[in-house]
Amino acid sequence: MVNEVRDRSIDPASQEMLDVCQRAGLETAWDRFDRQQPQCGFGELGLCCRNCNMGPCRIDPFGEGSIKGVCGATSDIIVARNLLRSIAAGAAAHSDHARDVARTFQLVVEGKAPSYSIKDPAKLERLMKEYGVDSPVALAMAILAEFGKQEGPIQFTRRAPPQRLELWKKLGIDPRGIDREIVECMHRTTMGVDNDYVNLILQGLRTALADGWGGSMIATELQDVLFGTPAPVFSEANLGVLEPDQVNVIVHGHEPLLSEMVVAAANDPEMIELAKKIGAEGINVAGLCCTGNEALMRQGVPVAGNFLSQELAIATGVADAMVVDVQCIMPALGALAGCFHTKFISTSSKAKFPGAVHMEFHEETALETAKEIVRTAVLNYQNRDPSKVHIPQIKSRCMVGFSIESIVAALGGNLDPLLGAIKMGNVRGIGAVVGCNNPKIPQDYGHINMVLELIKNNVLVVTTGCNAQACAKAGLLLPEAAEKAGVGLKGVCKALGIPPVLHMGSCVDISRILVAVAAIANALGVDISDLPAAAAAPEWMSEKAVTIGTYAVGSGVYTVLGTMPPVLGSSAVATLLTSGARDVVGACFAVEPDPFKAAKLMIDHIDGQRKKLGLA
Ligand code: SF4
Ligand code: MSK
Repeated sequence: MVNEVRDRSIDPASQEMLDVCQRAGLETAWDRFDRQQPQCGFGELGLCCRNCNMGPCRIDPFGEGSIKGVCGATSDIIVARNLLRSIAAGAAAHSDHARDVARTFQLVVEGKAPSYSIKDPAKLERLMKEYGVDSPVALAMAILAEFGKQEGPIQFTRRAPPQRLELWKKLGIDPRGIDREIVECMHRTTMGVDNDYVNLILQGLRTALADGWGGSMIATELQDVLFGTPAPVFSEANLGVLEPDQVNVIVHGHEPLLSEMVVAAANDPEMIELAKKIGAEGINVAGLCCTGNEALMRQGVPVAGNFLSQELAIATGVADAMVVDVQCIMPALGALAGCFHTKFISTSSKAKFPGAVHMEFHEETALETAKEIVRTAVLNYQNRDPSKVHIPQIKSRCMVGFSIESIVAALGGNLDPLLGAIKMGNVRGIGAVVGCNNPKIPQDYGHINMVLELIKNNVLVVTTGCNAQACAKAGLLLPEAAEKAGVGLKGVCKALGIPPVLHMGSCVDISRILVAVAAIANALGVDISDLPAAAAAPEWMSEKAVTIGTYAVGSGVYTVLGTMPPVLGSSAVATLLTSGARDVVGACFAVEPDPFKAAKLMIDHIDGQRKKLGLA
């Protein structure tokens, strides 16, 4: 049993809880993954189509049986169409999140959402200037219009270096409206429309760019305006942040609109008094996934773990409420919560779950609902079953909050020290490591080994999402972690007092990384594709990660994936993505599950770029 647990996660807290789950007969994602084996070979290769009711059709990968669907679609067409639908879904998820944030911003500036306020007026001013508008209300309208625009440009795409913009225009992939690109993906992939795999992939690039430089960037910027631009703050990470003697409220999902209110409600003296009255020492809010990252970056709220920790957090027996909004929330949580006293609370009209109590959240009455949720958690504290309580005494400190603004501040006011370090070779390059967990890889094995390899080789790592939480759990987000870095990077980190791995936020905050690489490229007078930089998603699972990888490549960043996307059914599509794209957008994908080999690919790429730039 012990070995099996070790095969499932390298995180000791997760291993401990997996052991607890196995002994208690509690099912987790890893058990369900095992029961899915062998997974469908047609699905793995991307060769199954059910886009019309003449199907479902599947293509024989060996060319011996059916080599075309009923309509005549070939493997190239089916693989490309399936990929485009995934990109559309990922872009829709980030961008619909952004729409909600933009709508909340609009209500705030119209005075209709009293629970919220403007926390970064300076950023608000900068955005108004960028959009050329003279009031916050006009800004809200202009940003909301980005979604339904029929013709571009999407304003934030203009932050890209001029060479990149020219290339997008030349290729016809400069995105128009965010919703327009997503809708067009669905149109093109329905039966009998776009049947040219190159044309389909180009639309994938355009849609992904509408996410990265559109939806995701809008979410990041307006969240900063509403909740504050992150600045360095210390906190803690892993299941050991759950408190045995306090009411534990776990916030999980992706949007800060709810979690910020839950944090405010948990700090309300009335709630704290209620908690004390029923015998708890206080109220402890902890986060999971990107809602966790949002609260961590801005409020220093501890994180209980990353994607594959979500069931384990409930299995500790001390989660008095698991409060969720949208994205990355396993539908299994309801049944698991039913084995404990945990109240599993859904809050979005878009995301309902079996076994959940639904307490719908609306911007206009946000704090009241958050208080109701916290009250529910507090009153539930007394229902804990002490015989089911098990909290691993494992947690790590972390330093987070590296927005671009705070990185520039740490550098002394401009990017020059970083550029100087890159030119001198003390910082060999930049590695953006992001993405999920996936039971196909032991939890955090890909993340941690890749990041350690990179920093050891003087690559400064920027991180978001579940990789950031893996690094936090492993103690890599601390200035002391510079000891694990190569000599050059270690010196830079020590001089600046920063970790060698910079936590830049949630999944939508990968847009911060785009802005950072654009700023570095502009400062060097080159395109993003010329930079000594590479990206990776070692354990990705979500369609959102497909979109992120695609906008990274479309922006000129070489990107290594740790799990295979379903494209191998078409050698034409696979070749286009892993090499042909280099001639088109100056970057391509690679797939390498071994994190050591993947890090080597990134380092080799970085070294090649340094050489081209004439850097030592
Ligand atoms: Fe089959 Fe073509 Fe219909 Fe897809 S679109 S299910 S390949 S007939
Ligand atoms: S939470 S998208 S599992 S990174 Fe953003 Fe983690 Fe992936 Fe969700």
